[in-house]
Amino acid sequence: MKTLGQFIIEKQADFPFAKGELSRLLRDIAIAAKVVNREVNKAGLADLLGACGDMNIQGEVQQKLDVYADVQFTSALQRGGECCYLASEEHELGIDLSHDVVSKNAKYMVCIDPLDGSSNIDVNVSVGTIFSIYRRANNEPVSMADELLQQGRKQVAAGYIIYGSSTMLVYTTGNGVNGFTLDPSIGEFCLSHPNMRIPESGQIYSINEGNYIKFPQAVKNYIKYCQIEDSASKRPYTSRYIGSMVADIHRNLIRGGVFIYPETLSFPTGKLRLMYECNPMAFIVEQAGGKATTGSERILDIQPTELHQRVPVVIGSKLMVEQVEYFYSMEL
Ligand code: AHM
Ligand code: MG
Repeated sequence: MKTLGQFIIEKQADFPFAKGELSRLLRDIAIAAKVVNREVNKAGLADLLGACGDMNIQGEVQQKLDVYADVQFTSALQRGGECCYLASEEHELGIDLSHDVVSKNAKYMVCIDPLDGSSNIDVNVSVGTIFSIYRRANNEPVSMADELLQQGRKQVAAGYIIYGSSTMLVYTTGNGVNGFTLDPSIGEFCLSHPNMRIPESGQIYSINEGNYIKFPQAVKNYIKYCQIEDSASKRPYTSRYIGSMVADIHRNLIRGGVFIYPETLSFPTGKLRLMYECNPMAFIVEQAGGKATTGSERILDIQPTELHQRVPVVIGSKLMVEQVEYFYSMEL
């Protein structure tokens, strides 16, 4: 059995001049993930107590878990000293750590969605953490906020943690994708899914069909295509939508499928965030052999203009994404 820590050290040995900073950054994220996992696991209990007087089991005012997760990841990265700039989905502005004594020479910038899909927590459905790591290119004269607005293809690493029936950490540093399952008995993430590859095609489509009336025509046409019987392509496809991006994409990564959150009448540029959700998931899925686009443009090529920018996303098995792109191209 290989732990995440052992795996990271082994990988670092491939780069004799590496100083171990990225390894330490990943370690900091994994430690915070374990702490968040512990709280997510007892969320139901905490909710019961909260309903009786807004106090948690320590007698403190109960924190909502997404805020709790944000605090855990933020402080782990702050203390770890390898992150000079941190952007979290929970904060309007990025957090500049470059003036902290421990982080002043740090060369990595991190974007994080501390608890994605947190509206699912109350009903005990899987939630996740998504992270994305960039290297700081130059120190002057641009502000770090501007410097962070890099295309997704410049990510150094990206990953997610899924707090599900078991807890997993899946990440890439641009050399394939590996998945680690948390063994609660020893408190370690252990390599369980080496070299993950997404099937080239699949039979699952994941989209919030309740919004059908608000979808662009191309997406409506694709949904109809999924539902038409055709033995050659094994249609009709199965519809699976958890409403937790990490869980939906994780399932499709293993089984094969496509996840779509398009532009809608309510969210004209899509709902999901480029920097916190789409770029890291796109990097992982591409590294596993899949594809991620807006329906017409590769997600990782988009030049971000703001931290909380939203984009439409079509992500998953290569051939299925291309089929959606075909429907988009027919509407031009
Ligand atoms: P959040 O970052 O506020 O948790 O929202 C992101 C979540 C994704 O995990 C999920 O795919 C999507 O929102 C679901 O949205 P909807 O309920 O509109 O289908
Ligand atoms: Mg989110």
